[in-house]
Formats: sequence, structure tokens, C-alpha cells
Amino acid sequence: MPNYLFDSLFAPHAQKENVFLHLSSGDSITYSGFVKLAARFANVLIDLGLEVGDRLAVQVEKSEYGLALYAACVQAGIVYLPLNTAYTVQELEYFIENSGATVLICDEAKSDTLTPLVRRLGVVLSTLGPTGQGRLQEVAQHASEHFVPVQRGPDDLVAILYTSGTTGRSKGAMISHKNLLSNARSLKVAWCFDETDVLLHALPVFHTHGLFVATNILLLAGGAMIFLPKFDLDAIFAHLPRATTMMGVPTFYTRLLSDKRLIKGSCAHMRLFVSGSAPLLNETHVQFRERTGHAILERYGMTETNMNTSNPYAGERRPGTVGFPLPDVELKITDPKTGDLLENGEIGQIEVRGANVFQGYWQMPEKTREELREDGFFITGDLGRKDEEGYIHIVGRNKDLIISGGYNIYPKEIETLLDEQVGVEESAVVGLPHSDFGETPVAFLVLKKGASVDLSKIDTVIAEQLASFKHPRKLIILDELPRNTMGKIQKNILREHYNDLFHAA
Ligand code: MLC
Ligand code: AMP
Repeated sequence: MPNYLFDSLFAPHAQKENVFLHLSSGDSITYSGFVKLAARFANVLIDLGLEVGDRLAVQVEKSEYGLALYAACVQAGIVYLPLNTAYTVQELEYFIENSGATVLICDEAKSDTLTPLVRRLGVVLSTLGPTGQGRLQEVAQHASEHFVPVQRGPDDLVAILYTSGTTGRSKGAMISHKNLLSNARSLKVAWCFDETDVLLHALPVFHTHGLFVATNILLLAGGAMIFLPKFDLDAIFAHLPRATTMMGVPTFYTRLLSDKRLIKGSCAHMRLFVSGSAPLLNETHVQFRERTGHAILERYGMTETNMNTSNPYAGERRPGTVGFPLPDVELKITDPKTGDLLENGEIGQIEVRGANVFQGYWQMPEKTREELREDGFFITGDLGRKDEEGYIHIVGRNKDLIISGGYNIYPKEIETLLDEQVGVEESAVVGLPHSDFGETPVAFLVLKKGASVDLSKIDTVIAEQLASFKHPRKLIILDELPRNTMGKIQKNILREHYNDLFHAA
């Protein structure tokens, strides 16, 4: 049966014996081996009761098995819902309930903790560990390595990725087969990927960057990935000589620069370093070029849109810019108040349209209408300008968002929790510059009259409820929060005043 994404990404490789994944253990997985593993999983998922269009929630450590689950979902028509391994039980509960996922796959180590939750929600639980341990792989070993892909067209859903809301709860971005394939095709051409490429893959695979951008391009090109469990400098330097390309968030590059092993020689085999998911500092770009001779290629994307713009492969990669719109992406800069098109050079909100743009937020038609215009333009919430040569500069955000090491943190989520704590009158969470993570959250609290609070207790509550990357690095008590004449909290004043808090970090 025709299956839009499977037929381009996986089916062409079914008989190929060349390596798809080099693993940190020294083992490798061929393309045909990977396609067979995915087919086995697809059979097991069907046996677990999943049907076309059902959602499968997956919170597992990065491994070839986890990646094969994505491929299994594509061919079985199951909507893949990958979840950050740092999410707490409370966070998971929301994602499962909101998406209506009927099956959850988690690491064996988390199975006991999650059992009460899945019982309460009536969800089937299965386990999968990073070396293939767990119930899912046990059953898959005996399953057939043949699976006839179900029919899926370009507009059918392939995944839901949650991206937090600035005002309410997280929103599930509905991603279609066409969204992914169109973007992978554009990027493969734009960045000149082919079957000789070996991508050093140290990103997590529960977000757009590591899962879709990196993996789909390599699958389309027929190249290989050195598939590392996480970003670790020793592992990176051990594998760089075999790689041709790497994709990372800016923290990868600042950490590389902090290491003496980063020299021209260690990058001799590389043809491309790509950065995205957060702003790459000018100085990082310049220092990296001085040390290695490589100009990092910065691109700009989002969960909702995949990739929108990219610096050129062949032309000038201009630091501080995210390059030009990809060939099949329309981008305009508009007045945030009126939506009118602005002149080149003027700062406004970035809007994008194209086959890359998602289908809307899962079961949130109002939120979808607020951000996705009827004519197909998506209001990104990023502020930017186009310079005279057409390069796009991102100058800020029209949304209250902190990006720490490439992970998004929505202040509202932390503030809501802080405001619930006994003795807290109100709170404001802002992102402050941080040398490793780019930005990091800090919480400012105003206490109720006469109240005193134990900050360590508040820390404990935060740790129980929110993923560790969201934890405010500091809680600071103030007499009052700065406000404008309309009574609105002025976070910019807090940011300016405390700008240097982590300079020594
Ligand atoms: C981990 N920690 C973080 C963190 N990552 N804290 C803040 N921000 C982060 N990004 C926490 C850990 O949970 C741990 O907490 C503590 O920090 C020490 O961890 P670490 O060892 O220093 O971190 P590490 O594991 O090395 O991870 C850092 C990282 C990783 C930068 C390598 O976060 C990472 O791989 N980030 C990439 C994110 C990404 O893929 N984003 C793409 C989104 S898609 P504790 O409390 O346990 O000690 C997107 C669209 C697009 O944005 O355009 O691409
Ligand atoms: P996410 O919701 O995780 O997909 O994050 C998307 C957001 O990351 C975008 O809306 C931008 O704010 C930010 N982003 C991604 N790439 C870049 C970049 N190269 N420069 C600046 N911000 C970026």
C-alpha cells in the first residue's frame, strides 16, 4: 500500500546491507536490519491493540530501538508521540490524557513509577530499554520481520510533538507525512547530503531537531549516523574523525570550544557543522571558525514548522543571521498588531507558509486559529528582520519563552506552580544569559504580607513536578515586581537588572 513517508524514507533501504547506525558500543545496524526491526515493532504495536490514527506515547532513552519505534509507527499509521525523558509523572499525565494515547512505552526503570498512572488512565504499558531489554523487544524478537505498510497520504498525521503554551497548557503540534518529507527533501539538497555522509548524532530523538531534521535527512540520503546516547565531549572527540557532518544546539559548540581537543586536525574529515534550536552567538561562530576553519551553518526552525530558513551551503554563512527562507518556504515579516507586511529592514513578527507548516494543535481549534492564519501563514512568535541582502535576523521573541540548551521552558508553567505555594503572593520567571545553556530560568517571588517561606521546600516541589531542565537556577525574593502604568509585570527590567547573575557560571 502506498505510504507517503515510509515509501521515501524506509522502503528504498529494505534490502541494503550498508550501515545505517554506528553505535557507541562499537556495533552497527545495517539499513535492512533496521527496517526489519521496525517491521517487528509494527507487528507488536498492532498486537498491543493500536489501530491506524491511534497515538503511541514513547518515553525511552535514546537507542536504535527507540528510533525503530518511530519507523514502526510511520508504516503502521500510528501517530508517534515522543516525550522528553526528563518529564515527570505529572507532566506525562497531561500529555497522555490530552493526546488520548492508548499505549505508553517507557524504560523498564520507570515502569513501577508509571504503573499507577497508566492504571488510572486505562493505558497499556510496555517497556523498552536502551540495549533492547524490556517487554516490547522480548515480544518483537518472535514477531514477523515483514509488515505491509498501511496506506497513508501526504496529509495524514504521523506525529504529535508537544510544545508548551505561553498562556495555557502544552499544545500538541500535529505533524503530517508531507510536513516531514517536504522538509527533509529541501534540507538534503540545501546541505548537500548523500550516501557517503556520516552524521555525528548526539541530539535527543524526542524533538524535531534530532528526530526529524537529522534522522530524516540521513534516511533520505542513504547515509550513516554515529548514534550517540547523548552529547559527551569524550565521545564526540572519539568519533569526529569518522564523521562528515554534525548537527547541534549552540551549547554543543560552546562546549566544544571549551575543550583543547578542538583543533583543525580533529575536524579534518568534517564538511559541515549545523547549529539551530536557539541563537548561536556571534562570538561562538567566529571562535569556531578560527579554531577549526569551519563556518557553522545556522538555520532556524520550530516544532510546528520544521525548518524555515538556512544559511547557504555554498555562499556566505553570515554570523548572527539564520540565512534565507528554504526554497519552498514563504517567509514574511509583519506588524504584530496589524499583521501588515513591513518594509525590509523593519523589525516585526516572522510568519511562514509552506508544505513544512503543521496542521494545527491537537484538539485546540482556538489556539490553532490564533497562530495559523486561514491563508496558511503561521505566526511563529519570533521577531526578526530581513536585511538588504535577504538574510533573516532573529532579534527576539514576541512570546514569553526561555530556551535553555535547546529546550524550551515556558515561564508561565513555573509561575503557576510557584503561585500555588503557601506564602507566595506572585512570581515572575525570566531567562538570564548563561554561558553553557545560553539562557537559564530564574524565579522572582513576592511573598504575602507577613509570610515567610522555606525556599528549599519550594525547590523540592518544583523537582517533583517539573522536568529538571525547567528548574529555576535561583529563587530570589523581592518586595515587589516591577510594573508598568498598566500594571503589567516588566520582565525586561528584571532581565536587565540581573543580566550578569551567571557571568561567572
Ligand atoms: C540537561 N539539563 C539541562 C539541560 N539538559 N538543564 C537545562 N537546560 C538543558 N538543556 C539538566 C540535566 O537534567 C541535569 O539536571 C543537569 O542539567 C546536568 O546535565 P548536563 O550533563 O550538564 O547536561 P547534558 O546532559 O550534557 O545536556 C545538555 C545538552 C542537552 C545541551 C547536551 O540538553 C541537549 O542535548 N540539548 C538539545 C536539546 C534539543 O535537541 N533541542 C531541539 C528542540 S527542537 P540534574 O538536576 O539531573 O542534575 C527545536 C526546533 C529547532 O527547537 O529549530 O531545532
Ligand atoms: P521549539 O518550540 O522547541 O521548536 O523551538 C522553536 C523556537 O526556537 C523558535 O520559535 C525560535 O524561537 C527558536 N530557534 C530555533 N532556531 C533558532 C535560531 N537559529 N536562532 C534563534 N532562535 C531559534
